[in-house]
Amino acid sequence: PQPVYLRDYRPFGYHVDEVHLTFRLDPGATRVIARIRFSPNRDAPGPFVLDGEGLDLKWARIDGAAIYPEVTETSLTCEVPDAPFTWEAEVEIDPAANTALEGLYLSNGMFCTQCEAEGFRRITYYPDRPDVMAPFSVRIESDLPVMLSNGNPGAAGEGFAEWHDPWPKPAYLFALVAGDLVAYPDRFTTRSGRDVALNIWVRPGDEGKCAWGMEALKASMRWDEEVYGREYDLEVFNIVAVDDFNMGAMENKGLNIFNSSCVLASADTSTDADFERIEAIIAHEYFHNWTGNRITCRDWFQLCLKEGLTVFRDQQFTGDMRSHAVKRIDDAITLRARQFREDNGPLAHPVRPESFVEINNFYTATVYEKGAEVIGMLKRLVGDAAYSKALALYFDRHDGQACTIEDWLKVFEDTTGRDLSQFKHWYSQAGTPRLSVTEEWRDGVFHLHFEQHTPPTPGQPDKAPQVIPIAVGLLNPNGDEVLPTRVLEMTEAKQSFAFEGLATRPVASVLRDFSAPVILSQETDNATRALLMAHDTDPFNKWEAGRAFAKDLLCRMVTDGAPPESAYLDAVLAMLRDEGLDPAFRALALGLPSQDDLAQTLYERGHTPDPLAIHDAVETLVQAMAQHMQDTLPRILADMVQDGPFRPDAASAGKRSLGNAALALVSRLDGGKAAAAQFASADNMTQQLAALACLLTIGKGDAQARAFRDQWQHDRLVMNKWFGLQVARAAPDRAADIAEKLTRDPDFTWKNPNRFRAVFGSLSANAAGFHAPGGKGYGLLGDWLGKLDAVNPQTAARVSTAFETWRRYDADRQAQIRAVLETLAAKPDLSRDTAEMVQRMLE
Ligand code: HT7
Ligand code: ZN
Repeated sequence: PQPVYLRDYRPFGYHVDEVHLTFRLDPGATRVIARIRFSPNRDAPGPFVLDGEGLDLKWARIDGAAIYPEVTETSLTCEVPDAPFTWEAEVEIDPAANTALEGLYLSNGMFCTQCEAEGFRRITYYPDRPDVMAPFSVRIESDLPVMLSNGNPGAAGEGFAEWHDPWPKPAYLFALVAGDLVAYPDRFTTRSGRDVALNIWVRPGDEGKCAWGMEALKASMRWDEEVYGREYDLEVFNIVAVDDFNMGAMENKGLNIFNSSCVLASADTSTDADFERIEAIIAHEYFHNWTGNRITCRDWFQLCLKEGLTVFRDQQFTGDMRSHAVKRIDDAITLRARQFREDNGPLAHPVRPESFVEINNFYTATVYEKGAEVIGMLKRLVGDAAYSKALALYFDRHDGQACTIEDWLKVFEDTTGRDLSQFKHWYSQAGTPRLSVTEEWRDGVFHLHFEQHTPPTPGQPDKAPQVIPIAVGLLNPNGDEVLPTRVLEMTEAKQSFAFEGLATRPVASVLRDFSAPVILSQETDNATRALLMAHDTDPFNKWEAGRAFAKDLLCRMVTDGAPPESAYLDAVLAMLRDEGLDPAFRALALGLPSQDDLAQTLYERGHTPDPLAIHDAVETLVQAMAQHMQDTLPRILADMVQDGPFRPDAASAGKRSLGNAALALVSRLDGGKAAAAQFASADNMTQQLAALACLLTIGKGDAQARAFRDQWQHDRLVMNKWFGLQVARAAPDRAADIAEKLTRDPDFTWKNPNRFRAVFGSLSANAAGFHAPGGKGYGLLGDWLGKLDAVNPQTAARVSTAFETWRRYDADRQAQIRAVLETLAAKPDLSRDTAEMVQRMLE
């Protein structure tokens, strides 16, 4: 298939004035009757070509007269009047046979849709592109008790329900759900006093897992009013939980559809991480109502316009609900694990890509998370007040439109008078900038000398310097802050900044709050790191000093056989003991860089990373930490015990996360005694699962894993955890065997994306296990990707990114992975999705 290019964008030659759809639902033979008013686009005349895939056209009419269009596998074309006209067509589709989960499909007997990005074309012939926006009316006919679509409810009766969505929307926001569902209802009054009916629709039996999601929804609605001035705009807001879903959730207008794992929560089945993630995803999808739905994207190259902004908004929300410091650290950890990894490999692409073969492959960490970072930088550069003004202008100017990144930047230029042409490189240049800093103390003046460089990425050998906001603070050698945070604006390849009026040479705290998504290198010593860990007023850099220290130490342990250094152990212990610090923060301070991150760092320092050596170094350091902290750990365990019933709030979750981090260390010393006791007594999933993880990590826990399965066999979401954890926590030489054994388990329902990811996402996340000698993990994943690709290309393509780092490894591993990728590439019916990914990885 040929790539599509941003530069080739042309508007559609027709406007869609209104859409009427009738669905006669039948699992194997659903009829879709479309009646659509089109009118010629006089500003951009063009051919009348509709998208359509897998549709069986029964008849078509224009203005009531039968026509016989030319139909290909992907499109329909015919002669049309040079004036407004009514298009009618009836197609038959087969939801029961739809395993790709795009378009209209069945999940546990429930009809549901997924139309983003290009799924609507599997429902009826239509200009399936985001810049064609229209109001939709929908009639659903079936004998199912619940029938939902977008917008407000209309007439309903025996065997039918009608819906009308007054807000013009692109087809990717269309949704339909029908099935035997029950509602968890509530209400919300908007700030202007409008009453909105809220519902979370679930399978009977899941009603008890909806309360948390509903609270999160109401909190999101209130927050968007208070922080962004955005009010909800329909009479109802429906959320539906679906078991078979390719991603997390979908923001269809007025009818959000969620992967059940991203909305259903209860203390005994969900971890604190699940609670936080569910809160964030509900917020994210809700926030799309304005950033994505009311203002959408002109074309799919502009995906970051809605996704980057909406991620940024959900990050702000979580910070406001919980802790800004902890959220920023969590976000940096995720960005480094997913986006930096992507940006440093063959799949690197700009936040706004310039071409694609399959758009589904561009719902990436770069578009989402780096897209959010770019907005965070913009806000830091213009300031909070200007950001708010620019956003108000954006909503005002572009409501009801399909926009571009140029439109987005223009509202900032118009608000602030700034020229953002250089800043725009953040959208067009792929790759993570390397920022290095050196310090100089000369004649009582302190200088910071910066250099930036962005390595080549596919198709982009040379990069221009970017605008980098660098938040800096200075401490004196006693640890007192002598210069509070100031944002330096770097625009050149090399640039220096001077600080005057200082009595002594200061200690620099650079890139505070992770003010730009760059890799910072800074020559420093252990004493300085320990000082920042103890005294930095910026919580991110306080944590980062420890993280950088650990990374450096672990790299030296791998390359030089260095022992765990007591300077590091002392500094972390001091943080652990500091009761003035938030427990969630102290838990993060005990964390170590991921083994994948260490592999990349070693690779960049000129070494061929050995995943087993990295694993051993981490194990050695964790053991040393446990020993070094052994007098303190029991007290932490005792202090973090929760009193009263489980509460999912941030403070309670923070205590549990510190308790569980301490438990992981204690398990290294007591052979798992404390973990076994916690497993036996836990009254919530956070503590039960953490205890099981501790046991599996030290090679124990088989009995507990069996007990866990017996206890949770009936709960599909908890069983995903059971599948995943055993692989994630397996020793390197056992991970692939365990994964393989699990694929033979009768409960390995691999066509369910959550279950597939539980095993294979965990296998690739277990770096030493995935890359264990012999290549068994590679072969196993390759075989299963081939199998999954035939039923669900989108998920297969996403999971294939497990191989994206292959070029950093030794010749044997490279040869093994290349063979797997080439075998996949040679498969005769490989999907466009997976073919594109494999091709890009092999190039
Ligand atoms: N806008 C959505 C992205 C999406 C998606 C969701 C579910 C299944 C398939 C999907 N393809 C694209 C989700 C979001 O970012 O909010
Ligand atoms: Zn989104």
